[in-house]
Amino acid sequence: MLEKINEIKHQIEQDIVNIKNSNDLENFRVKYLSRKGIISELYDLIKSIPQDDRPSVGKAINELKIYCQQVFDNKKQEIENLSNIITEQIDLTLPGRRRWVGSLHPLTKTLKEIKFIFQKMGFDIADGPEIEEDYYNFEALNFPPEHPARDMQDTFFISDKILLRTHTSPVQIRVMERTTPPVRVIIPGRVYRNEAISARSYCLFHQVEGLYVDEGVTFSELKGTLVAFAKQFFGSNLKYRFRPSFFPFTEPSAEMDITCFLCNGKGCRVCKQTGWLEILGCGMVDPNVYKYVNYDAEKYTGYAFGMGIERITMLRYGIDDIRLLFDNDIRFLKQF
Ligand code: 2NL
Repeated sequence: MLEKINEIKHQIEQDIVNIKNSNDLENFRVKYLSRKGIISELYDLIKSIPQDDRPSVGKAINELKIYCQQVFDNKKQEIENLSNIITEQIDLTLPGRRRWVGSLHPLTKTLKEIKFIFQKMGFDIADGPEIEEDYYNFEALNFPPEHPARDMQDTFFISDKILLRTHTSPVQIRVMERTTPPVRVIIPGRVYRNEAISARSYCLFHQVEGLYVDEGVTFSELKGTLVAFAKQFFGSNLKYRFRPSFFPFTEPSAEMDITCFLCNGKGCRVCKQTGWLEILGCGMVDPNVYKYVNYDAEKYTGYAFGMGIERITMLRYGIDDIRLLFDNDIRFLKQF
C-alpha cells in the first residue's frame, strides 16, 4: 500500500509539470483531488488492509493529500499570474502618452526680457527688502510729509514707521547710500498697494525701476536709453512720445508713450482709440533726493524711470484682467 502511495506521488510530480493551462489544471484536480479521485479512492482502500497497518497508511495518505493540494495551489497561482501578464501586455500600436512641458509665467517672461535688454546696456541688477522703512519708501524720495500717497488708502502700514514698499525706489536709495557714482542699476521686484482689487488693479504687482547717476548725465541720454529699450522690447519701427508729468522724486518728469502695436496708431480697444500706449514714467532725479544719500547735487546728475510689469505684460499678450496673472489657473498659464 505504501508503495502504491509513493507511485501516485511520482505520478503527481510528472503530471504537474505538464499542466499548461486552466483546462489541464482542472483535469488534474478531477484526477487526484475530487470526490471520485485517486486520493479519495485510497481512503476507501484502508478498510481492506490489516488493522495494525491502518494508522501508518492513513498518515501517508493524509500527507499525500496535503502535498497534492499544495502543488495544485501553486500551479493555479502560477497560471493566474501568467494570464494577468498576457492581458496586461503593452499594445505597441497605441499612440504615446503626451508629456506635459511646463512654461514660464508671463510675468517671468517679461521680466527676463527687460533684465536682458538693460544688462546689455550696462545696467547692474539690484534688489532689496519688501518690508521697508517709511524713510526709504517716502521721506528720502522727497515725498512731503502730508503727501496723499502716504495715506492709509494706498500703503499697507505694518507700524508707524514700517510698511510694505509701494515701489522699488527705496532700493535705489539703499544702492546710492553705499555706492559713489557712477551708479547704473535696474531694480525688479514686488510692490504693494492698498487699493480695491479689480480687473485693472491688484494689491501687489511688479515694477522695474532704473537709475543712472554720474557726472553730466542728461535728459537726452534718458530718452535715448528708453527709446532703445522700447524698440528692442516692442519692435523697432514703433513711434514714441514723451509727455510732461509729475513725480515727487524727479524734476523734470515725463511719461513715455509708444504707438499702439495692435492697431499701429489707428485707434483700437487696447489703446482706447487714442493710438498711444503709456509704458513708463521717468525723469531727472530731483536734487533733493541727493541730499539724503550724500551725493553732491552740483557735481552729479542722473535719470530714473519706472514701469509696471503687469501693465506691459497685459498690453503685450492682450490680457484684460490683472487677476489672471495671480490666480495661477493652469488653463490660463498653459497658453504661454
Ligand atoms: C512709474 C514711474 C518712476 C522713478 C520711478 C526714481 C527713483 C529714485 C529717484 C528718482 Cl531713487 N526716481 N524712480 C522715477 C520716475 C518714475 O516710476 O510709473 N512707475 C510704474
